[in-house]
Amino acid sequence: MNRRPLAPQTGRNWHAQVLTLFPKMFPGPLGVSLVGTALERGLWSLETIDIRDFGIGRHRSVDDTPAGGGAGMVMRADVLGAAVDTARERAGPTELPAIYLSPRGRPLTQARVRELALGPGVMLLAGRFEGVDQRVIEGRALEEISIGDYVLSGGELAAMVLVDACVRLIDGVLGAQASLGEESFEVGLLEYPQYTRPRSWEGRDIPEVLLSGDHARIARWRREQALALTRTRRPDLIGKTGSKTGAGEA
Ligand code: 9D3
Repeated sequence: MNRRPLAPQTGRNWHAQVLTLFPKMFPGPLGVSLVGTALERGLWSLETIDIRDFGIGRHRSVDDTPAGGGAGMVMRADVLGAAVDTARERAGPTELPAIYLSPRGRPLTQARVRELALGPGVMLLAGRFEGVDQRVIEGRALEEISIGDYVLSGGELAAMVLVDACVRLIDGVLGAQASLGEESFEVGLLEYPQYTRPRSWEGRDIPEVLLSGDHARIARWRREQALALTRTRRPDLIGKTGSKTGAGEA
């Protein structure tokens, strides 16, 4: 068997700290499949920090009513400040980028994911309620990141999305069978349609070209399919640097 060599262990592994009121949500989906296996192998590590542990008073309050009035509750700056400081202490000399998952953050991009995956890891603050006191965002210089234009019930799922996207890029996580270079967001186009056995299913056949053995023709067909799909569904991606239209960028 042609087994891949183990990833070189260069001392420290990629580390994710997640500050949350719901530590039981983790590792959740990060504990299975590609990313979960990498966790078991020690290619990355996960640490949850329970914001409740920093709560104030007999009831360990973490939230209060918004100054100036309005609906819902806001997470307290003193509570979150203490949680962030503890996370930084626990990370030791390693400075992890500190991110607050926020509906009003800059959209997460594959470019930012690549940068974060190359670094030592991330500290992620997952909010609940209407959000967090603005002073903790400023006072701890938190980068605000959103995962898209839809409303979640908290930051935890967004944190998992970010970690999943980063971990699969860590050296040694992806198997040799999966090529990073051909991924749609890496090439700037949506992916061409995929087929496997059976050759005919419910009256639908695999396109003849894919069975032809003519690799040049197959490559051309796939490029055309990818381009047509991208034009229809994601015209915003066309003409962006990295999109392989086959025509050469103007
Ligand atoms: C009343 C205004 N709402 C903002 C759209 C309040 C609000 C709704 C949902 C505040 C926080 C949340 C919880 N969402 C997140 O924590 C979140 C999120 C999201 O909802 N969408 C996309 N990305 C993210 S990152 C964190």
